[in-house]
This record gives sequence, structure tokens and C-alpha cells, in this order.
Amino acid sequence: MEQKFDRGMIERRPQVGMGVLVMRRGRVLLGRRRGSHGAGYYAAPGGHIEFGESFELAARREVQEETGLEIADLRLLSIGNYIFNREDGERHYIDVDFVCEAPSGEPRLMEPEKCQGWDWYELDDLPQPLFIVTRRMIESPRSGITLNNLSEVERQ
Ligand code: IPR
Ligand code: MG
Repeated sequence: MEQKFDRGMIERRPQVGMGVLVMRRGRVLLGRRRGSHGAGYYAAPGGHIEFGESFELAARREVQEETGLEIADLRLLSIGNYIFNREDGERHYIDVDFVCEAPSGEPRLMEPEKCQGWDWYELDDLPQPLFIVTRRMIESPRSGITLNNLSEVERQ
């Protein structure tokens, strides 16, 4: 359904987020979120794009900070528009999502306050519940670029 503009929309602006689908031999790296919006949901690594950062640097930094892994073959996967409900209000993100490989090393739990632990999952045996952004990323074809939700803002 097409959305109507109202002036309240300009008082709070969306932030820019990034998700990174890290693949190895067809399996995907997911961790259960904690301590923030989406707590309890399984999600790919990712976070906020910092001021002045390129997409590539943001993706490398987020994956490194959260899992300790080095990534390769980074490609744009999808773009989405999401609102998350939190106890302290709503957060609105434009999320730019990437897919990559992590050729070597095992993921480490670098930020235990934000994640319960990382593991590799087969695409036909995914843990539940999935974070909405991660669900949309996994649904996106790995070749090409998917625009999620053109005419609505998805909520979780
Ligand atoms: P940090 O920066 O804490 O990793 O953020 P995040 O994982 O909550 O991601 C923010 C953007 C997402 C939720 C769209
Ligand atoms: Mg994060």
C-alpha cells in the first residue's frame, strides 16, 4: 500500500545500516542478537556505517569487529527500508546489504554483549527466528541486486 507523507517524518531521520551475509561453502554465518533491537533474532554481522566510510571499509570493519573474520569477494546484495521497535522508541534504518566469502578462520565472539555466538548454517536448515533484514538478505538472489520493500517500510 502506498504511504502518505506527514510532517512528523522530517523531525526524526533514518540512519544508514549495513548487513553482511558471510558465506563459506554454501553455508551462512549467523548469530543470535542481544542487548539491542532484534534481541533474540538470528542475524548476519553488520551495523552502522560510520561517517566518511566506504561500503567496503564498513563491511570489512563490521565483520572484523563482530566475528574476527577477514572477508573477500564483497558484492552488493540488496537494499531495504526498516523500522525496529525498541523499548526506548522506534529506530528507522536504510540498510545496504552485501554478500561475501570468508575463506579461512573460525568466527569468534568479539562482542558478547551484542551477540550470543556465531555459527555456520545450511540455507535449508536456518535457525529461527530470523532478523527481518537477514531474512530478506537470504531471500535475495546471490547474483544481482534486490530492492526490498519499494512502497512500504518493513517493521520488526
Ligand atoms: P552495531 O553498530 O551495534 O553493530 O549495530 P546493529 O548491529 O544494531 O545494526 C544496525 C543496523 C541494522 C539493525 C539495520
Ligand atoms: Mg551489529
